[in-house]
Amino acid sequence: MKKLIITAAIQGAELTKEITPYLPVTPEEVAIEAKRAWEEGAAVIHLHVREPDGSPSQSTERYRENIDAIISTGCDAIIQVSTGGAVHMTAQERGGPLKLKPEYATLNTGSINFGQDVFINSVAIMEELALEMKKGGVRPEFEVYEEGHIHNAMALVRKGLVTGQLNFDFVLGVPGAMAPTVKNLFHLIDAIPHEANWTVSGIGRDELILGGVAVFIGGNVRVGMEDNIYYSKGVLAKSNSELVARIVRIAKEFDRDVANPAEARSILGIERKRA
Ligand code: KMH
Ligand code: ZN
Repeated sequence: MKKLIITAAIQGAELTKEITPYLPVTPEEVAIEAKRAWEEGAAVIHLHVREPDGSPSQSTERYRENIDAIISTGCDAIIQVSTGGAVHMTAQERGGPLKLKPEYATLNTGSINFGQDVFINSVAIMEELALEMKKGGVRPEFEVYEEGHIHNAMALVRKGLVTGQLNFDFVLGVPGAMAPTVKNLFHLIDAIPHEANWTVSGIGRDELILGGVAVFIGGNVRVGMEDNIYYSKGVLAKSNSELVARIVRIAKEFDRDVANPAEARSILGIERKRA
């Protein structure tokens, strides 16, 4: 089995401190959380950022501030910027962090109901973001919430908008999209090319179950407050690093080695851009 790549989705776009006081929001808080998650074994930090008033942002400048703050801690993790942003944002707005030519970025490959909202990823939006990533040498990770999103991703590959190593993230359990079951996970794994990498992001309490399955069968795992704010039933995670540390412990018990950022870059086909 390849080494296990753990992604920490430390903040998300929808949460607030009222929902969990442990949510990192400011660049300083984000940097501390990213460093702690990396120290526990996360090779990838999935990053959203906020305006000073706490509202979700895809501003190039806000991303720059947060990324600089993370790097200044000595954290060497791959920083994966979001191009999903928050629902209702335009494609142009969502592409803000791509101007920084980051190493890694999400590319959402289909529309879904997202709680009470609709998260729109039309072909035009997907193609615009994919092209910008290609031009900037940014490795995309396909965010897949439904099986059809795999077909959309492969259409981008056929059109030459995505080349090289393919990486998928199966986000299961969003209210309005595919349910977070092991059966669904296996179905999605069967639908991607054999040589592609995959990660699973289970929403809520299914984060642990699906993450555990991925550890056993050779996939990768995303954990973090964006997907799940609890450590156990009714107990909030006090830091994203607690969720990372638990996956590392499970991996150790099953003799699965955890990838460091350099190993993860090699597996994911990511060009290192930091000295
Ligand atoms: N906030 C969600 C609407 C991504 O980061 O690419 C989209 C999202 C996916 O979080
Ligand atoms: Zn996200």
